[in-house]
Amino acid sequence: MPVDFKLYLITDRKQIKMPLSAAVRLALEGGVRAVQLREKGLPIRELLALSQELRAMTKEFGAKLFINDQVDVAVAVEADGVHLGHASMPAAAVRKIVGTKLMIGVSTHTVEEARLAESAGADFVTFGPIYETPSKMQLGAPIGLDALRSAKRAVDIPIFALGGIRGSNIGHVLWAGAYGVSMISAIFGAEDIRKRAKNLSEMINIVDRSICVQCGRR
Ligand code: TZP
Repeated sequence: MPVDFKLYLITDRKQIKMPLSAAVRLALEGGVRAVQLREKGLPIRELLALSQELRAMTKEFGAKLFINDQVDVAVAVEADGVHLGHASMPAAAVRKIVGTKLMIGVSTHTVEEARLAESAGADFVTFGPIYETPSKMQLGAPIGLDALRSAKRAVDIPIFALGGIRGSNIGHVLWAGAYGVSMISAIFGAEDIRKRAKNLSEMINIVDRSICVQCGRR
């Protein structure tokens, strides 16, 4: 399955003041074409119900759905893929379970992790935190654009920059070699989620076109 999206929304129900599915719908209406359901601590049946709802919704928009960590839920709802973190089952083992039926995304924080994810069969990686992030997580210090440039040289699979990504730095990360961007707060923290998603999608398209024209890349 092709990695045919550039804006990868990661969910966090704690950052919104409306039901999660309503916020995701607004983001999809604004142009998001890939969503990772990352809702830690939900009882399994609630997670399954939410995943089913988002599966139907993402299909309406021709968007991809990824389930964080839980391969069983991803298979059960016929998601497009699963997104694995450092505490998840390793990508190579997941590949044995899902074959080519599901895409595999892997969260990486160092160039070496990105390399390992690629050799384990990941379809793409997220890489970060590139910048300081307001999303309160134990993520360690920002790794910056130089690390992103090194990762781009080290792996062939698409890299999604993650951590503190917003309109003002999208150009920097795409020019540094990111294939796309991944974000929570830049979208979920917006007053108008639909409008923000639309602006960000347009910005990515503009930067991407200028990169294609100037270097013949991608
Ligand atoms: N992994 C690295 S940074 C991050 C995750 C899940 C959070 C990114 O959130 P934001 O709000 O887009 O900076």
